[in-house]
Amino acid sequence: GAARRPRIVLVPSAGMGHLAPFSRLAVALSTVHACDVSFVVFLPTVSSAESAHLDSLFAALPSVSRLDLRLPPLDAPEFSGADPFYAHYEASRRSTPLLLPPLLAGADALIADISLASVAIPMATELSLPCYVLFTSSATMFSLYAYYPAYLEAAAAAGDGDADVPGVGRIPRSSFPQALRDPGNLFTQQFVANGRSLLRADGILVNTFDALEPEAVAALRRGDVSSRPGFFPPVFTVGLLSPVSFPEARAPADYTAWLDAQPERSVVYVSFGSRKALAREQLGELARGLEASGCRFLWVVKGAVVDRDDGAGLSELLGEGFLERVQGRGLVTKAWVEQGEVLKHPAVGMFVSHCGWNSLTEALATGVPVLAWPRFADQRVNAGVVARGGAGVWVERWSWEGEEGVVKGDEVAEMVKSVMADETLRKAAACVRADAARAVAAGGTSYRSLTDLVRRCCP
Ligand code: BUP
Repeated sequence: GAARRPRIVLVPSAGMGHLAPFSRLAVALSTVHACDVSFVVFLPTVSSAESAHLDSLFAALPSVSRLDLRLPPLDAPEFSGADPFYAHYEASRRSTPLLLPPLLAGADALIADISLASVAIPMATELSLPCYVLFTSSATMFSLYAYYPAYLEAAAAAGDGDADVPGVGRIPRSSFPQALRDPGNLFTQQFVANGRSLLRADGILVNTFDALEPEAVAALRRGDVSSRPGFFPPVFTVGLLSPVSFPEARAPADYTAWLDAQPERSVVYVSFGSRKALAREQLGELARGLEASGCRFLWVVKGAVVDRDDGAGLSELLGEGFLERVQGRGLVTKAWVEQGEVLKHPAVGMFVSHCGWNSLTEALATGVPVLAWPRFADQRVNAGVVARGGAGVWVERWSWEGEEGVVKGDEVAEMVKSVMADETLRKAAACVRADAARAVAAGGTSYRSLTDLVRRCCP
């Protein structure tokens, strides 16, 4: 007879970069793989983008149960001045072992965000519940994450330098998340604790597919990055998870009508993600560059770290007269766009991206060539993945803001024009898109990987 439906509890953490892949996983598990899914929500959320997304998700998927968990206020002095998203991770980490267990009755397994690994794994072990971890970035970045505790030990002896990740290759120190340069900060402490805890996970899920990062995936599966030689939990490559869009939940957006009116592949889509604003001076140069490129563009501008605080007007951010000069040819918005839908639109010809992994997966799945402009965190490592995969171009000297100075508008214009004209790149991106589609189709590597995971959750 038919097997019982596995009951899986998903525990995401803060920021759209973490919430989005968990929503996508919830859809894949509940619709394609016949699981009963519960979804933990740590309240309050940091941004209004997250609350809007959650409301739409539960409205669209009534079969997914919502488990609210209210966090105590983050008013300890150690949190003052901390990045609000990292502070939220820390509050969630502290509350998870206390507040989550009562919500887990009847569960077969837990899938927790990487930022909660070091607390979720011991908690689940105590409850005799299998615990899987979803890593929300690339497999290559994951290899660095998993190897980092060993790197620190080696670096202590050798003086710190680049990481030679076994089986993966050299990841230059300049590509590490900058926060790691300060061993005392919240991010670094979490990074190391979570990395050390991974060996005790029942498995790791990564939103990638085998053919995109073959070396990293193989090295992870062989246990090359492990501090216990030859042993590493099973790695499930489950991507690229499809974006969930909720068009019915929102008023029809003006950018959709505008995109519909543009010629095929004529629009440059520009977004630096939901997490950090560009410096004012760089915003100005980017504006000059887009204007000078002569291309059509759709630009999502962020003026503050948290959207609720983003009060500055567009002409204030971009300079007097800019919006008037590009009117009709460029659409600039501070509002949330359905990026998954934008990238699918036939008018979009390239993507200037900060290389948040979700954004890249969306571009790879739609075959839109990427001009990689990574800025912080895991973004440089991800930029390397997309450039090596052939679906994008990365100008490595466009370096960290504040260190190498701003990138001038002229240079931006030249790169945008050259990527738009690059037919070889467009063809390579189309190949990656085809590989990605094969991986998630029935029988593909990612489809089988998720099937295997579900089977293990409910033997
Ligand atoms: Br901005 C914006 N619409 O207007 P990443 C972002 N997104 O759909 P990040 C929109 O948010 P981290 C918008 O498609 C992606 O799924 C976008 O995640 C979506 O970068 C997600 O790309 C953003 O991983 O997060 O936000 O910088 O720092 O956690 O990687």
